Amino acid sequence: MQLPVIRKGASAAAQGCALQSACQSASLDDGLAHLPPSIRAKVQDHPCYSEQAHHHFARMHVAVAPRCNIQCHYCNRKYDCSNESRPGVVSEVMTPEQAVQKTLAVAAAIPQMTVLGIAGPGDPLANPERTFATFRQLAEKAPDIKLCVSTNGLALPEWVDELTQYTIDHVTITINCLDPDIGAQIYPWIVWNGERVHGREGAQILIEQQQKGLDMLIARGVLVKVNSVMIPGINDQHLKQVSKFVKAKGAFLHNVMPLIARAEHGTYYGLNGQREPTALELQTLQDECSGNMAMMRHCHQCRADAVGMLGEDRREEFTLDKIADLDIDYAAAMAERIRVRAEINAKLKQQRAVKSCSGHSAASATTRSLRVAVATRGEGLINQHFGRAEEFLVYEVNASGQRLLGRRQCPAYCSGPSSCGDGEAVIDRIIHALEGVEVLLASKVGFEPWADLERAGIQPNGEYAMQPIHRALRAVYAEMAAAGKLDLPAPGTVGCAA
Ligand code: CLF
Ligand code: SF4
Repeated sequence: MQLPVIRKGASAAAQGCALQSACQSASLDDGLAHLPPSIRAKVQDHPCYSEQAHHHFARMHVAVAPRCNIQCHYCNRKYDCSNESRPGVVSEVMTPEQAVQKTLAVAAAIPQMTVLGIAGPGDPLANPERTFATFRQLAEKAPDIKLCVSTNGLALPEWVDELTQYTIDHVTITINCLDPDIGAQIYPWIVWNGERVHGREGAQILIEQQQKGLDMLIARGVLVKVNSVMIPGINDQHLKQVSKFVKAKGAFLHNVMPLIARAEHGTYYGLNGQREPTALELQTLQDECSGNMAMMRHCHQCRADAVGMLGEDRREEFTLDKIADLDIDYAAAMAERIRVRAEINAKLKQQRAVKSCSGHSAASATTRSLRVAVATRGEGLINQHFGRAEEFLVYEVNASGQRLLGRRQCPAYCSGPSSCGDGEAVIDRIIHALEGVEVLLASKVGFEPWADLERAGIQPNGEYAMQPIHRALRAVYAEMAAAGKLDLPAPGTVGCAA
């Protein structure tokens, strides 16, 4: 059977916009407007490098890289590399040929799939034959798909030239520290020239290799994202320095990810009681680092075999037995991807133009910021029921605009027992995760959780179901500002009366 090629409806670009002509010269506000067109073209449909793109474009990973050349204290080799993924999941390792077959099948079925990444389950560059065999074949068979790789950096300098041969525009290096004394608390050993090198000495080599690899990639025009795992009490304060340093070197984006350290994962940190950062601690650190460079706030710590939109799991649809008998017209599939991609980009361009024309008219410099949580399944819409949401995107909205602060994960209200394993009620866990949030937008909110959220000072709102997030945020802010709910205290009304 031939794999159907998905056709979409009428082109968004053809749908017209009353405001568009007046706004064509308006600045774009997707956080990429400052970039030269050549860089913008590299990131506008990469779901990790562009926050806006992650609502619309998908990525997939192929788990072709089982070995690793270092040991991290947050890793248990039974699971995927936690420099990119979350521990607690394990991917089935594939051959490069199987990986290519799977990628082509997914790319034919999901035309929004723009990026193929190799991120584990070990380190891709500790498995160079398998990694490059996969890239080589894909560069030939699906040249429109961006290739992406994530590495701990130890072997990076050795492979930079090979990477650039396959027009790999996006490389992630996990850099957790610049100081080998801190590194010794994160990495017990590395493998260097066939020998294990322990402690500070090993960390020093790793740090030097990471920085050398970063310099080499920047010199070759590759976009580098730096991942850092935030480990409270070990590198959390130090990461501000890391952020400043990698920006000065020319890294494009910094992704500070929370440490996941659970005893059941069997990692050193998990077994030794190392605590994870809270959502607010993570957000605070990201804010502190953001003065130095662009921060990624929408990372999903994907599995090494993730398929679909970020946060979506479509692996089961593309197991090797399911794709074995598919008859795919690769040329037609590629043409369809290019068409769908152009259509989405045209729609986004139009949205940005409209967005930049309409300010927060009811708001002014006398109104404060508002934090809003949004339940979404993607496409930039408020299209998730409160009860099914396992995460919320938290935005900060103020008189001059809106920005994503991060993701807050929680158990879904409707997905099982009403209390979590530790006895805490699910609704309390959700309210706890939403600390600091004043409004919650979802496609629907049930009667009972509605009342609980209100009692906790969070105003649920289902009026913007299926509407674009950015528009709903703007409208909610304007409504609250008009109602005087966001007024800043008048000067002289706070502080010491004396
Ligand atoms: Fe994969 Fe990583 Fe490429 Fe993205 S994931 S190799 S840059 S295509 Fe993205 Fe997933 Fe976060 Fe990684 S959300 S874990 S940052
Ligand atoms: Fe584990 Fe990845 Fe660290 Fe290797 S680099 S030890 S796979 S977390």
